[in-house]
Amino acid sequence: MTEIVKKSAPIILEEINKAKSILLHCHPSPDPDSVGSALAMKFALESLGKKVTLIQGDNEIPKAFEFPGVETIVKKSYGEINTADYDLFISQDASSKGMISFLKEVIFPENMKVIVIDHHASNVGYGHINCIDASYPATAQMIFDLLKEMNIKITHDIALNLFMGIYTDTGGFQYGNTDYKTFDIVSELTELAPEFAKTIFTMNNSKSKSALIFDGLAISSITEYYNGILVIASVNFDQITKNNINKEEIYSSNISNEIKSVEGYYIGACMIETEQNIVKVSFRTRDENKYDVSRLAVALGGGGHKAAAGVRLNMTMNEAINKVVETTKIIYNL
Ligand SMILES: [Mn+2]
Repeated sequence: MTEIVKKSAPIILEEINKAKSILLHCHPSPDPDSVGSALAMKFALESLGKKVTLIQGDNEIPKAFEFPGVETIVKKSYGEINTADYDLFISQDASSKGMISFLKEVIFPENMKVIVIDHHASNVGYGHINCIDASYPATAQMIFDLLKEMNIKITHDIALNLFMGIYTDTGGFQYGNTDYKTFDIVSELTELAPEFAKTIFTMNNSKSKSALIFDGLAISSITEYYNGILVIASVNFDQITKNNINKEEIYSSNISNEIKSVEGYYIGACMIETEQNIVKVSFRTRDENKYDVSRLAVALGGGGHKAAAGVRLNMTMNEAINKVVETTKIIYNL
């Protein structure tokens, strides 16, 4: 447990105790750290007798996430709820207000306290209380420490949700942010939720045919820049429409991960035009010290971590590719 988390725990608990109705969310393109952290917090708050609403946010939760409690998530984005109904909002795993919703400007009403719990280094702290610690590999690992410090019992359902967040945000325990503390915690979580491997299997083996077609299009498009330091896969909106690809089933990070797994390739970028002139970009690197991709994503207006980051660019695919290629050159002095 870090000092930041230890100091934040009693302050956060005080606000929770005062609150009557608490709002939680998942971030756009929800990943297991977002969904698992939100569900774990929901179960924890309910164990304290609190009334909690967890909204999915801008995008649907992938069907492959068979996490305990996932059926209780309300299918609404931040702009679709009445914020006046809540006196406390706990934002988790969201580095900026844009990671709460990008559909509509996120406004916090005056009567609503905002607590931010996050592990993104780029988070500037947009809440009244900010518990931000980039030394954690996953928000879920922060939640584990916070709950322990608040003396909230880790149940089976909390454990499995936290495990899935930690498992995914450490890249299955292969990113540089994984250490013995992670394994200590995971040891406790997997003892409580021994069926964890089944949940991982379901998450990683629920691909649709349309997702495979997308992968084929993306891989066949790859282009090298700067001798393979940057390699881009791109799929435009026309291709997605023509091939009847279900956008909810596109995981751009699979492609950028695949690219960075190639020897001699350093930064994998997968660029998808999800809507006309909206390009979603996912970056992954095999060398996070030399090519910290959070710097690239932040320079483009996005965010993320050293090894995994992303951005959304409102422009044509060609403009977006040029922008990524040019910014890469500047950021890494190529
Ligand atoms: Mn995370």
